Amino acid sequence: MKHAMLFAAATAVSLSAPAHAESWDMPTPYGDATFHTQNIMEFADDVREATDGGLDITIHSAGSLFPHPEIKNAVRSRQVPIGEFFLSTLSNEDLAFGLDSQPFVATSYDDAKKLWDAQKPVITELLAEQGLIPLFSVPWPAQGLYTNGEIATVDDLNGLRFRAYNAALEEFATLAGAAPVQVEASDIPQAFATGQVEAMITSPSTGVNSTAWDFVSHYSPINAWVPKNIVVVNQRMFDGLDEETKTAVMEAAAAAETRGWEMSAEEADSKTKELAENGVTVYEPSAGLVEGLQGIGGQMLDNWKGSASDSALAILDAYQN
Ligand code: PCA
Repeated sequence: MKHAMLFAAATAVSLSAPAHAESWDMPTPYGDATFHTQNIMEFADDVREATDGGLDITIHSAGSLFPHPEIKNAVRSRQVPIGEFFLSTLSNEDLAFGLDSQPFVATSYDDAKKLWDAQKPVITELLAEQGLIPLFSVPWPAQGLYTNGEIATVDDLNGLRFRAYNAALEEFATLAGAAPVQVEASDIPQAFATGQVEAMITSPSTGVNSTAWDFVSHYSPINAWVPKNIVVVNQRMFDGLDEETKTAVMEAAAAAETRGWEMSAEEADSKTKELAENGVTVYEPSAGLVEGLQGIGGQMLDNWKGSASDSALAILDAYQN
């Protein structure tokens, strides 16, 4: 009897999935409500459907499988075949990865697209050296300023404990006289609640996802930069797939990139409205504030150029010409 039941169970499994079915785990730092996470869930659905369940990708959100700073190396070392992370966190390896997080270089979706076109061939080569293939990259809405009370000039940022998510934002906060503290997106509410930070620059999406109205009163769409997430796959894991599955992954990736840019643009408006609806005062930055922020951006770009690799400089050149 016992044997018969086991046999029945095994048969049921083999009928429901192809004999060569593969399961992939995919970590991301961001939570389930994040549009990026919803987009990669749809990507996983598309792959599952196109392969009749032959490749089953499971998303592990909010840093639940690997903490954000470890995701790239987890894919590199084949602890997982695929993963998503914030592209500019790799700028410590080469500044080519970080140009999208430099203030006032690319501030609109059109500029961000142009920058991605210039960046893609360069970072594809850099990632290939680590056995990684970029599958798709999707921007966050332009980054805005969250504080308690209105910020009239850069001087008002002086001394604030400022949440940062990468080296560029840390430099920005420091140059503004603020005190940067690295905090992952999923830890934002906790960091504000405990007084670890009191101001931040991030998208309206992340503001809403972290219920910013619980801890700040004001938001200004300074639209300072349009940073991106990237999804990478391990080259050897990808090479191990049959041709049809490879095609399915590539097609789903192309669709995810297009869909993701559209979702992002939609959220830029809808999530800003949602902040206001929840009681956050949304105000346009004064000319003086913009001027001050742009001054910091200019200084940062000079620093960036001073330490950028030839390939990083080639991106800036291709983007600006
Ligand atoms: N949200 C992420 C990255 C950029 C953004 O808009 C964060 O705040 O960590």
